[in-house]
Amino acid sequence: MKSSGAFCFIFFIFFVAVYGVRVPRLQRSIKISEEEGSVTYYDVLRGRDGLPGMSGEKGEHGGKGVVGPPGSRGPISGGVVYTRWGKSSCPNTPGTDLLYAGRAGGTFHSHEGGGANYLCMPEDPEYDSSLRYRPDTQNVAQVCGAEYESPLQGSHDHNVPCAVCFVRSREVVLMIPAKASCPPSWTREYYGYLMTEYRGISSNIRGRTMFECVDKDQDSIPGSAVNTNGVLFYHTEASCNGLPCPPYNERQELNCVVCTT
Ligand SMILES: [Ca+2]
Repeated sequence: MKSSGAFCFIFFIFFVAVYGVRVPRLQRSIKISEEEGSVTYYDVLRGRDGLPGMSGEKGEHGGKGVVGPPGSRGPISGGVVYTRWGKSSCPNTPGTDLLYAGRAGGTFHSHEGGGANYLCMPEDPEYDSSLRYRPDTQNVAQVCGAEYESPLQGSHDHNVPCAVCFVRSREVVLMIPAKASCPPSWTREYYGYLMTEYRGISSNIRGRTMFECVDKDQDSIPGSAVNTNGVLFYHTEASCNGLPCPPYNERQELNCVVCTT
């Protein structure tokens, strides 16, 4: 007992030297596998829990993740509309609907004013009775019918049919001059000749219209053979003034194509 008492005294001195005079408190008292006293002794040696340490430095930026699978196709745009000049029907392409058929019209060929574009005038025009009108001919603009002039297909002086076509499953429509084929994966709606109003030289001054693509197999409005010279469709040739010849040829009528995708 005497030696154990001396040991306890030496341990006490050592404990005070290391931990100061603060008297350790019992942190917990539970039974694990040994007697309760040994657990209390362990807590004393371990000391009290310290304060939380400082935050570590920010880690490096992670690498780029794996590319995900492609998403599903979004909704289509709502379709495209184009006018098929020279025909009263739409191409026999699945998903193509005829909105209306009519005859080409525009400003009389020698008038300087009026609209420049060709119009596809319906065969069954409407005059809404609720809209005001003046019963006499006024000094306004006019729309007259269109005739072919010296066509390579169809008949001279015959009038020009047209069809307005709707393709719901397409998103873009494009007319390409001087081409008869479409870009890869595009659908060719129709192709034919690039035509417009007469160029107007010397005394034959004509107004300008638009360049339009007239179907290669153009039809005529039945019973329209009389020459009335409304707005006119002439063939178009390239000029070597600013266009390379070859491949362009100023002696050959230009083609055109209408494409959708
Ligand atoms: Ca005619």
